[in-house]
Amino acid sequence: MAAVKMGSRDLALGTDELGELTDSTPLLHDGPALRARLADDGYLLLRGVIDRDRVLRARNVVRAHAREQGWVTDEARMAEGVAGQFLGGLPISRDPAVLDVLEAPALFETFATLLDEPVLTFPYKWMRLVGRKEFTGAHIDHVYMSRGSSRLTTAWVPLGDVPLEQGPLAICVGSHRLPAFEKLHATYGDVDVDRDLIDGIFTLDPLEVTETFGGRWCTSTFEAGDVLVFTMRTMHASLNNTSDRCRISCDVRWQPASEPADERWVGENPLGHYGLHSGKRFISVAEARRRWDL
Ligand SMILES: O=C(O)CCC(=O)C(=O)O
Repeated sequence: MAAVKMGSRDLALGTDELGELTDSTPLLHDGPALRARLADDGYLLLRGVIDRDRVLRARNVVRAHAREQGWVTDEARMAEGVAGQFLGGLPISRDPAVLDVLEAPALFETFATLLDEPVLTFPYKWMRLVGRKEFTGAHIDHVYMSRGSSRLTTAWVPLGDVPLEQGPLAICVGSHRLPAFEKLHATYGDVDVDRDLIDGIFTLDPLEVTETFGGRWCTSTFEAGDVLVFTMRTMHASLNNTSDRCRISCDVRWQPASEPADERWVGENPLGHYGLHSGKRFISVAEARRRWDL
């Protein structure tokens, strides 16, 4: 059993605390089956959707950009604990070789099949270089982007192979629909971080979620070309990157083209988190949870 870390906890894959994600690739061309699986599981693990060589080309473009900025991705210095970078709104996600992956025709087809109509993707992308010892705390995406289509869906796209020690994404299976999560969704889940000025991460101790509300954390190793799709109400986090390489990945959002889009993430110069990043005082989810008695 592979030993991994989530926040401050040591875990092993293949235990009650951390299982393997189910592979839904056989359903790739079957819209009703994809929709039923997403409704049941809250996520879809789809292998080899994007051409591997294109993904590796895009990875090299991102790494070259990082080197130009003086950031470290997988050189020996990573072992010293060099911090990762969030490249969200930067032009690097608009580089043609990178867009070739993040807006690959195969992704348009997959989401059109899933959503059963033509789709659009936000021009804003969430490109991440996750450094050694870093990880993403548990959260749902609804708190960051709930102002448009209710069918908005996330695709987590690793730019390269991501072994367990590089901190892949993990899904809290059941978190989008189990009755024990109802109060969490009615309070925390309905936060709008820019309107309410509440930080969006539910907890930096993902195991606390399953211990308190139920569900089960599941993850997997990923290969370049794989995609992990999940709903706005699916709690997710990442394993810690314990390797001496940067994990490079991007979150890309998709929705029906016919439905309104959240104004923060579309247009030539997307607004972004104008409230959360305004310098105004915002409260932590921990403080809000005391108010919600959650
Ligand atoms: O890549 C990560 O660590 C976080 C990704 C994420 O939160 C998302 O795709 O919504």
